Amino acid sequence: MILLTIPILRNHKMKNFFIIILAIFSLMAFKNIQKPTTAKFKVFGNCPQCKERIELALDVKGVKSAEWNVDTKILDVVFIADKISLEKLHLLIANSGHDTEKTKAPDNVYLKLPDCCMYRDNDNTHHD
Ligand SMILES: [Cu+2]
Repeated sequence: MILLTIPILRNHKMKNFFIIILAIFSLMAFKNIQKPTTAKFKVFGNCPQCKERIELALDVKGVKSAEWNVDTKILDVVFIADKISLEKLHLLIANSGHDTEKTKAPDNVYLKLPDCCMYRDNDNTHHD
């Protein structure tokens, strides 16, 4: 009887051990995937309204935080690279009407922005 139960017990313990090891490894893998990525890049805009629009454009799944600085035009974004790509972030902003250092906003979207947000026109006034 004892001889019979020992291998079963051993087997059972081994099974538990492997389950625990597996759980630890999958937890580590999960944590790695979820690790946030930080990016900084230039986004063109003028005013607090632009700030709201830019940050709202990044109010999507996979983005942890987005903060655009009106003075420096630099966007600080924290995102989960496994859920959303950096290219997609540029595209989302561009589609809201704001050029980024990588992606240009479509003209038809840009032209619908309020006058105070016309950052491309602002550049033109510096020519004279
Ligand atoms: Cu604006």
